[in-house]
Amino acid sequence: MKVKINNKEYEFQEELSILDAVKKAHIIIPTLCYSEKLKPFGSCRLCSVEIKGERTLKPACVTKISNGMEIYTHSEKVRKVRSTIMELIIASHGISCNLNCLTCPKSSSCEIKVIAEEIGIMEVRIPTISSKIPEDRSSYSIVREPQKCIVCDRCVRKCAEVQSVNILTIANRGPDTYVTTFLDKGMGNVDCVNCGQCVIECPTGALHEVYQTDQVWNVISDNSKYVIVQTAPAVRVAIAEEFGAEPGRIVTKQLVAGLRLLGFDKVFDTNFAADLTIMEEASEFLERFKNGGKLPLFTSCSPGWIKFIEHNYPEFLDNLSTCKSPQQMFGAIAKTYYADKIGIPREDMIVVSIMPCTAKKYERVRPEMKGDVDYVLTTRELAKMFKLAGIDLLNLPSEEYDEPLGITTGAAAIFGATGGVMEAALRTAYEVITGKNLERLDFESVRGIEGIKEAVIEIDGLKLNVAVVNGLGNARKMLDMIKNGEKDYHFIEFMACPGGCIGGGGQPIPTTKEILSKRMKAIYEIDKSFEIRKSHENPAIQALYKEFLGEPLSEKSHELLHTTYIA
Ligand code: HC0
Repeated sequence: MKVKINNKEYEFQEELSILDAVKKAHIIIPTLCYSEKLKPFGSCRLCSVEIKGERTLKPACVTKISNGMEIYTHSEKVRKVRSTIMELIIASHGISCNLNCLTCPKSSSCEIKVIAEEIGIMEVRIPTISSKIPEDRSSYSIVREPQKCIVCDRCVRKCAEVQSVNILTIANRGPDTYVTTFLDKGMGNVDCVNCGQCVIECPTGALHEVYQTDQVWNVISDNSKYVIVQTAPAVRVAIAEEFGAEPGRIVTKQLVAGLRLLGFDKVFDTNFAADLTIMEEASEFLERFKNGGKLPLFTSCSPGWIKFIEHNYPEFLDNLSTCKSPQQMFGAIAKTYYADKIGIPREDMIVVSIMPCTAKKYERVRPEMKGDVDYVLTTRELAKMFKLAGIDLLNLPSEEYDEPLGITTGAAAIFGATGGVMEAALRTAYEVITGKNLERLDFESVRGIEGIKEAVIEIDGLKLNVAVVNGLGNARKMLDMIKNGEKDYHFIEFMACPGGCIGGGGQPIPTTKEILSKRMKAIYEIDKSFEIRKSHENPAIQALYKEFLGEPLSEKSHELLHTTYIA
């Protein structure tokens, strides 16, 4: 197809949208309702272009190129219309108020701000129209501020198309259009799984996590409390982006130094508990496998996934591992074993988690978790705390985690990427089953960003059918296939977010496919950098069993490290 773009001729082999064709010509058209991961919607009209012979402008995202088409992406007419559309977007959603911008928590990732500058908006001639829809603070994880919403529908589509959760919808028409939940009940009162993928997708500050930074500042400065912090595997490969670094920059040791500067009494690692999870979960799998227990075994560390299965597939709850997530196992061990070891009463110990995940805020308050963890901050919230304290994260000296709950392995590091929990479990299961040393540690077949991966792993003549699933839309597909008898596995890893925790709802924005790949590469680099790369070889875990738990699946383990689910 021959197409002219801004008077220059191009040839395309496929039937592309104008937006994709123009991208190939290295021309940037502003978009708001468009997102690379979602079906085009064509509602904001910012990408409108002029086509020779057409009376009206056409949205580039939903209009296909055709042979002989002549497109003008930045003609005077286009520029004027785009500028008016943008002014309307700014005015009708109350964000033209400077004060809002200055105090908006998502100001640094606001797409409206960037586009307004690109289009050259110098003034808004239309008076601000404020939304009367009240804020939604019903969820433990996510806040909705409708007055900042531009009704681009990206959150609605992300929730439906990628996560298949479908709790957001558009209500009303015309200027009264707004995004809401079923009967305006609020996100905390519908089947929201708290994954925060809507927050990652939102181009403005209309969706963000429930902030807990104030509470954490308060406990840090309370001398009567012993405040310890744990950092999730995926935070160390992403937080640097909040400081302008290239995605995938590993700042584990600077992260530790920064947390000490903030004033935490001890800086520990969720990875320690990830190793502990492998001890319990691999043992649970082997026990079910040998004794005819319920299979396939589903992993249980992603709280968005747990809520999804509880709401949508209760018939599969017995397939879920009873293991708590590493975040919760960490809290349980810190407030018993570690508190006793250093002579601190449990009630004086405060456990703060730094997570890439908004659902961890909800997981913390589940009644079965018995207060193991006190506060959960996302990667973005921690970056805000560092900035507020004047901490220059990228240039801090390297520091090591405290012992013993900061001693970890390469196996734990890979939990942060889809396939990591499975690979870590296989490294341990192999050695437990065979009694032999596993030479080749890299199970490449379960790695990578694809939504569903399958592999047959041979251990001593035993063939294990395993699968790895990320993103809840893919989880739904997988569960339906199992239900219909199309698939049969022994063990499946599920993670709620695309890419696993590296793509969690609390991670830096943007989180694109390309950024996910860079974070994932960094996760495997961390694994390689460890001398010990198998969870059962972690000396601090070995000591924990010897001194306190006895053995995996012991009575004490069950009391502290295992949980139940709600149908
Ligand atoms: Fe994850 Fe986890 S790997 S869920 O993604 O298992 O959030 O990073 O912390 O708990 O370890 C998130 C990440 C964790 C937990 C761990 C698991």
